[in-house]
Amino acid sequence: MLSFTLLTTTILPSAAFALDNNSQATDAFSFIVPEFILIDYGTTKEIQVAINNYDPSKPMTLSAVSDFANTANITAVSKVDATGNATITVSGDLPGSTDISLHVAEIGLETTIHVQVKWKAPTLMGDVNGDGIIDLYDAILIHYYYRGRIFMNADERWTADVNRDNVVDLYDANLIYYYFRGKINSFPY
Ligand SMILES: [Ca+2]
Ligand SMILES: [Ca+2]
Repeated sequence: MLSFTLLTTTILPSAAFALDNNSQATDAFSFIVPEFILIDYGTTKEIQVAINNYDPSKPMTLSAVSDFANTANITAVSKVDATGNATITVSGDLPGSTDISLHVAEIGLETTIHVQVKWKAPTLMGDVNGDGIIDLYDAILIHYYYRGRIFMNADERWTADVNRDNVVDLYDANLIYYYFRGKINSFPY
């Protein structure tokens, strides 16, 4: 399972806040957020955000921006509650990585969360048609795809690319054929 590393970014209080509070030691705001999160492609994840030394009498607005919204899109940002906690909802729309920048304008507080969107693990590598069996029909589908006779979506191409060279071609079909004939017992990925 994931283990989260806590990152604390300490920002000095803004001048406006320092004026009405002489104790700088207690009003130094900081974010408590995971430094890195992993999202399965096609799923959403809620990221818990906490603001240290949050004062509910001074409402703050949390904003979040994804550098590559096509990869990880922010679908919701909650209000900061009375204890300084908020939730950001992120969807993993394309495999890849991006940074999400968090910002609280009222106090100039900023931090960054690195997000990686990973492919969900295929149930069975080489099982292009998803029937649970690796056989000639899977190799034939790759032949059809290679000749432009059928379309494969990203999940199907991932499952078909058994040698992991990012191309679905006759080499993959041959490997599936060899596997089916018992000449190999695993794929070279
Ligand atoms: Ca199959
Ligand atoms: Ca390949």
